[in-house]
Amino acid sequence: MVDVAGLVEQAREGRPRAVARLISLVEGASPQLREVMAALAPLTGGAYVVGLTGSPGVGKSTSTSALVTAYRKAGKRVGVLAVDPSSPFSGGALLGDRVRMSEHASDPGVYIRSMATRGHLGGLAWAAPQAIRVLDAAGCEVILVETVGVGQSEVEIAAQADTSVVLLAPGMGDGIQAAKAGILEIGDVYVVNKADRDGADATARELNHMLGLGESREPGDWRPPIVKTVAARSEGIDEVIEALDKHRAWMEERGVLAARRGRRAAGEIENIALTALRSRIGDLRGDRRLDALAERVADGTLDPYAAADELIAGLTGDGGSGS
Ligand SMILES: Nc1nc2c(ncn2[C@@H]2O[C@H](COP(=O)(O)OP(=O)(O)OP(=O)(O)O)[C@@H](O)[C@H]2O)c(=O)[nH]1
Ligand SMILES: [Mg+2]
Repeated sequence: MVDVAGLVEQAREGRPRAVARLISLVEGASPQLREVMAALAPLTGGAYVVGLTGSPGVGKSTSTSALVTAYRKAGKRVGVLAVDPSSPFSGGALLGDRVRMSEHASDPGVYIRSMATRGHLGGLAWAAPQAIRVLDAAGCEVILVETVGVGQSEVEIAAQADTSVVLLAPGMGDGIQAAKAGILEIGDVYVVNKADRDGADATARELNHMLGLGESREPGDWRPPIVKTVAARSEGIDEVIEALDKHRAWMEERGVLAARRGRRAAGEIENIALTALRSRIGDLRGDRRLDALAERVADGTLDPYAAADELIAGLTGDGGSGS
């Protein structure tokens, strides 16, 4: 059994090994998961979570690394979570991330973690928010979540962020891809990276057009800015941070931040409850109660909806650890 309180204490002090142990406990759905989450809860809520998404190779890791440098200069503790929903194991793209982030490896004010394996319960969409909680409780003031690839799970993980940054690059056919993947709906800030290459202005223009940014909006609405960067040379990174600061301030002024976090918490509860319910129902296979209900449905004395209601009602109350 792990000394959870001690581990949390060490994580608060910024000990990377303690943070790593906590994330592993959470990711691996340890039997002590509940104890860990209970210990972390009162310590969370201080971190500003920024999601970075975009097609492979667009420059997410390079941008993340440059952002880390800038935030460190401002004296902030930073957490980085690199998530690859498409990969069943660590390595590949994430290995490249390691290399691009290596300059921060010896900085105790930066914690970097990769997640590629699907967690034991509800997959990455479940595991990522729990890892964010650990980093938050460990005192990270900013948490950068890089998600590789384009798809539904990417959008789901982006929804964990307070502010979502969508990156594009010239000459990658990004405009069309972006529209398909629906990432044009999730961006709070857009970055056209690799602005040292031809076509960056055209990409920014196309994006501006697709976002309908020229159209009039309600006064006070958030107008997602488009920032051009050369992440490889840290150019434009201060402008990205400025855009993030503005978005955060706008959200705080309008109560949007609290609303987003509330929605996120609701989704988290739903995920955990569904996972617990599914696992309890799974445990019932071959159980007398289920067999009895099944018999009645099979012989027509009970309809399957009423049977499901009875099943669910029978599951409430204390039902084990439910993890
Ligand atoms: N020319 C140019 N190259 C860049 C720039 N930023 C990043 N790159 C290069 O683009 C390549 C991909 O960069 P990454 O930061 O790994 O991109 P990524 O989006 O994290 O890639 P995945 O994690 O594989 O999806 C690397 O070779 C970088 O050096 C830039 O501003 N200009
Ligand atoms: Mg990357």
